[in-house]
Amino acid sequence: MAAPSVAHYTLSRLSQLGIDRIFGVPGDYAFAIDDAVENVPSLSWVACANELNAAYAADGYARIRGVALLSTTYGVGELSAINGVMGSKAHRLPVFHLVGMPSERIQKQGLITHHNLGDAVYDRFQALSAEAACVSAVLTPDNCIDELERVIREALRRSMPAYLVISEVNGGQPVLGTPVQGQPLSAIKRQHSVPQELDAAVGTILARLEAASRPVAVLTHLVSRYGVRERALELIRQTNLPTAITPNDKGTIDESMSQYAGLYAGDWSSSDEVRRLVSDADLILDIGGIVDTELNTGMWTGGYDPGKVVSIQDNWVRAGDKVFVNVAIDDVLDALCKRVTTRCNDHGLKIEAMPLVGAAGDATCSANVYPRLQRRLRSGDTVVIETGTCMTHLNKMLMPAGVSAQGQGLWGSIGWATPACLGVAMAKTTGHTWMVTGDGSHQLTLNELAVMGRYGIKPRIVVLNNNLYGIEDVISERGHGYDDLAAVNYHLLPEAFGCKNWLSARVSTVAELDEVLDRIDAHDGAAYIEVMIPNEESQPLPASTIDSGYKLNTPPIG
Ligand SMILES: Cc1ncc(C[n+]2csc(CCOP(=O)(O)OP(=O)(O)O)c2C)c(N)n1
Ligand SMILES: [Mg+2]
Repeated sequence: MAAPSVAHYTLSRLSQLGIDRIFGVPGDYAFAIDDAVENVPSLSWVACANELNAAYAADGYARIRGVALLSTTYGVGELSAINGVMGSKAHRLPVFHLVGMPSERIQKQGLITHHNLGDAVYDRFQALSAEAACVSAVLTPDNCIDELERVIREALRRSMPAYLVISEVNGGQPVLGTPVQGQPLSAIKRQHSVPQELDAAVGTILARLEAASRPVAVLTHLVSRYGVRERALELIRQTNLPTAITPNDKGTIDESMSQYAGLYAGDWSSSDEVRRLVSDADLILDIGGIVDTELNTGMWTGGYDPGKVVSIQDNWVRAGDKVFVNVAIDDVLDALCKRVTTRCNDHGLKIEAMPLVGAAGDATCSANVYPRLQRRLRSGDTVVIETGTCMTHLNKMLMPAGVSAQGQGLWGSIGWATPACLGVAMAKTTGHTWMVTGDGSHQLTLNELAVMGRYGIKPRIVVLNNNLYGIEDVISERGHGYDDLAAVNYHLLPEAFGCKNWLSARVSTVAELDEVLDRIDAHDGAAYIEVMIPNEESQPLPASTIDSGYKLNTPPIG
């Protein structure tokens, strides 16, 4: 059999990890890659509306499948994708970003081509794109097989994106050497541990747990990224450790578990009880790695005393001033599950679903919308949460059993959720994909609705229309014209974008909302609800809070 081409081999090898879609926008320098997709039976092309959307969609897909594929063209394409890929790096998602490049023949002849600055410098974009990845390679027929193994290994080990460049001529030439038959992601061990370090780390964690009288766990979303969520949940069940999450981690724990105590973020915690539980704890077992940004700690009001924290990171453990390295998180959790004897009492906190408020004729508002959404979620569903006011409400929602969520609290690039919803929905095999977004965020990437319609996916989309960049008004003082939005008739978009069999409506009263949610329950197709939200809800925070967050360190004027 003839050797596969570099592009063909690269795509099939990556697909063996369990990837069945590739998100992207074609381009003349990337034709070798684009053409090869058509010949790899296990892969299908998803033609996204632009490269940033494609990167967000790949990010969403990787959150469910653990890995994803993205393809863009040289310069103009890859640079547009960088924001999305950088978000995947922040959220520790191995997205393989494949980029086509002008051929070596052109480069060696010193010819000048488009998508460049009018000179013959061809590698200037590589450093930029590579910065959004943790590993990169320029693939050739000679190095392709070896380099791919190195790149895959490293991207999985670090759980971050990889950047692969294939020139238009090399893409079509045969790989040299013996092709590797890869394994699916589920069969791959991402990191290995040094046994003595592992033993010492686990011994220290067990001793600290045993000695603690008020231990709690904080479970972070990174356990999902490292493929150890189930093991982490098992440890929590076994120890009965009261467990909080931070705003960045919504959806990581099954919130019907009796150990779940709520969301901890200092002043922004979901209840005083969970706040006290964590702040009074004498041991905080950080499973996955807490990211203590201002937004994740209630403007740093929910800091963590390093002396009380035992932190299990992807490949290292910190317990006070002791640091253990080369200890893979899956090995640490396995060993803890085997050896732990600590068993905590029930935390006894009551966490209630949001109360169902609002009469039929009331105008829709945050207080009556979220409880209604909450009651429509079913086991197996995933809620994709956009950055903005909706994130603060959804984070406080008690998710029903078996419902997970995906958010981008750390990177926080608005517009992410709409294409990420496409990626999540394509990656999921069961359950519905809900997406909740503010109108301003949606405006950045709403052309991806056409892509959803084209590929027949069936998301349930909720667009909160307050005609405002509401959260910005809350934190930057009300009244700035720059937070006002163009008035868009959002509910007409699915039809304009050619989406077939979409149930679409605008609702402005509780009765209308209830009626549409009933229709959605009975509808086997995508749904899109535009919910009117009064812009008066977006009142500024107290000046002291605003000052402490954003102005404290700036010098006074005059
Ligand atoms: C790419 C990007 N641009 C700008 C911002 C700043 N920003 C954060 S939230 C937000 C407004 C969100 O408005 P909307 O989606 O309408 O939500 P609302 O708070 O009104 O419900 C903006 C502009 C950002 N986070 N990311
Ligand atoms: Mg808005």
